[in-house]
Amino acid sequence: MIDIRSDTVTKPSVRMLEIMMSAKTGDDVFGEDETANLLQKKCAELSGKEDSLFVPTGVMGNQLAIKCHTIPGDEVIVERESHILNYETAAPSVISNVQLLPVNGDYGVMNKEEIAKHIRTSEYYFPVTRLICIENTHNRAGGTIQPIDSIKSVSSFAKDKGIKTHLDGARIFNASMKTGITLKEYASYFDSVSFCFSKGLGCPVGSILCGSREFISTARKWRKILGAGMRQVGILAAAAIYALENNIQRLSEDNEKAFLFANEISKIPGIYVDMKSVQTNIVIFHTDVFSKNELIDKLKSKGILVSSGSYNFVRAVFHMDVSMKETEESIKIIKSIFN
Ligand code: TLP
Repeated sequence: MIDIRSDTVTKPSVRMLEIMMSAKTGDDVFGEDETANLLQKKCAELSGKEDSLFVPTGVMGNQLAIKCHTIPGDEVIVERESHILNYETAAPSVISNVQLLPVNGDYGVMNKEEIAKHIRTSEYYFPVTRLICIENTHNRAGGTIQPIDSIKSVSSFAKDKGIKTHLDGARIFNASMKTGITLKEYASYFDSVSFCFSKGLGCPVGSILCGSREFISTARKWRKILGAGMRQVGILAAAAIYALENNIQRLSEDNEKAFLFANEISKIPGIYVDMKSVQTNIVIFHTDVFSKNELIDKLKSKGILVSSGSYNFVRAVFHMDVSMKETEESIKIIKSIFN
């Protein structure tokens, strides 16, 4: 099977498993896991923040950020197609008792003017606009990159208004590999940033949340409240360190495979790909020849697993466990289905 449902489906390599097996561990609830401490130090340095916290998932990274930046009754601005709004089971309302305010974006990018229209004034009956979240790369928009000028203008606008900013950087290194802009630079425009080791970087599990010392110390408390205080977590942190050292540069190959795939299938009559959205390792496309589910089933029967994207879109995500040869093979198979 050529599994391009997500870049979360990768399996740890033999080398990664060896490193995990020899990791130095300790009880992380006592702060004694050497490898987790090392990972957190490295991620703080990489992101230019004072501290960082290893968390099990990207969702937990985002939700801890929302929890630590807000108080109940606040409002959080998110893009309408964002992961936080669409795929996190309304967690902001459950965990933080806040309201999300969706703002329309263009390929996932909210501009400052549009955000400005949604900032609450101080009338007592309005919630307080406390936080703006930005997703880079933007998943549902097709792995699109937030232009740095747009990030800068939203960030300085938010600072002027005293509004906090969080970057959902689940796939930030796919953006970095395309733009040459480092995590540190991206992160410098935000109060907090989270990114994932389990997407594209090949780890079995794990994400990180970076921010100020005080923010991370509150996040650690909330991670514990949510039941994710971990023990000998160094075996997972070791995989993350390995991924940071070995698997970032190669993400440009995933971006290239996605571009090739998108470009080729866009030439097939009946398949529609908006090439403007193909900027990193995600391709969203649709067809008017079959229904979405029929297409997914047909592909499955020919050995290709894709996922169901938003609305009538199908999503293919390229990663280290699908080779260039398999990418070419999947293009051939799709051509044969539409012939
Ligand atoms: N995205 C998953 C699914 O949930 C859709 C995927 O297959 O792409 N932020 C962004 C931008 C994400 O794409 C995801 C996962 C998360 C956060 C959450 O990460 P996890 O799954 O580790 O909680």
